[in-house]
Amino acid sequence: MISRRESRVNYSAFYFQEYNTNMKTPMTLCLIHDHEKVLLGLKKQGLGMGRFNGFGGKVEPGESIEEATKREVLEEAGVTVENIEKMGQIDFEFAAKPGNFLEVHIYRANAWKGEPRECDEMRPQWFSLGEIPIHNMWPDDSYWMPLFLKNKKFEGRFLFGPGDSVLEYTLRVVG
Ligand code: 95L
Repeated sequence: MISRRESRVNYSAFYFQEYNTNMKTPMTLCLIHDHEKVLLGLKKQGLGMGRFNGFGGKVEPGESIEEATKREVLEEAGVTVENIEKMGQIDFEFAAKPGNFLEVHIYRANAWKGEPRECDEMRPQWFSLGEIPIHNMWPDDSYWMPLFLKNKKFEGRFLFGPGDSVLEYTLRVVG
């Protein structure tokens, strides 16, 4: 026989599961923008492999979002960025993993020190503004990149389906 107490335990376990599936993972994304050109990296492994990405990754415990942005650019592109400017924030959800959000903080670096170099994860490459490889980038980039390049700040969310197709999105200019 199931006692009243046991059924309450099960009930809270249900909420625990709900809580666990509603998770946000803060991530950084930085594009180095030098007036007429943009530095992107061909992702050689992991999430986004084969696509030209900005530089970024997970924010580590105890680290601010700006610190994580600078660290990831140094790790992935080999350059130091100082003046970074927050341009946007987008929550990404994959239909295959409902309730798990990547909270991506998008920055632009207008100045950097050092020479971009390849690492295991990324192969950096400069693109002139008219030659950004938008069809070899994440599908959401076609929506927000025009805003980014016009120096407009934005926020939104994207829901990806199979093959990272955009099933739903919202995007608005802020500020
Ligand atoms: N330049 N854009 C990116 O590098 C980019 C764009 N969208 C994304 C969506 C989900 C994700 F997990 C990563 C990216 C991403 N790196």
